[in-house]
Amino acid sequence: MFVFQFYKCQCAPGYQGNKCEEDIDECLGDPCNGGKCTNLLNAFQCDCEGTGFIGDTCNININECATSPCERGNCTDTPGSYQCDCDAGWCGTNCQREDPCQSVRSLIISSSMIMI
Ligand SMILES: [Ca+2]
Ligand SMILES: [Ca+2]
Repeated sequence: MFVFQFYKCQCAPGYQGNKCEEDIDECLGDPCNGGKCTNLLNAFQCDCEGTGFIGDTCNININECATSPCERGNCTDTPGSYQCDCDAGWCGTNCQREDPCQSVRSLIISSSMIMI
């Protein structure tokens, strides 16, 4: 006759396994929304640098348009950056340059008008 002995450990928070020898990886499942996760004892810590988000779990969007980076155009907030939709005749990342294509085109138009 066999006698089976069963036992089950009641693990301290943050540990798992038959003998509670495993540290539970709280970083599984990407709780940091793309940020860098550090597995701690019964906890995790997020480093949100470079994600464009802040907060304990990098879940709060930073509005990169808040500083009004687009000099002549509308700003659209994106994850980690922003995009400028420039007014006509302006270009560059921040719409800070006069569009050379526009000036060339107006030159062509004016020279062709002279030819006519
Ligand atoms: Ca852990
Ligand atoms: Ca953003």
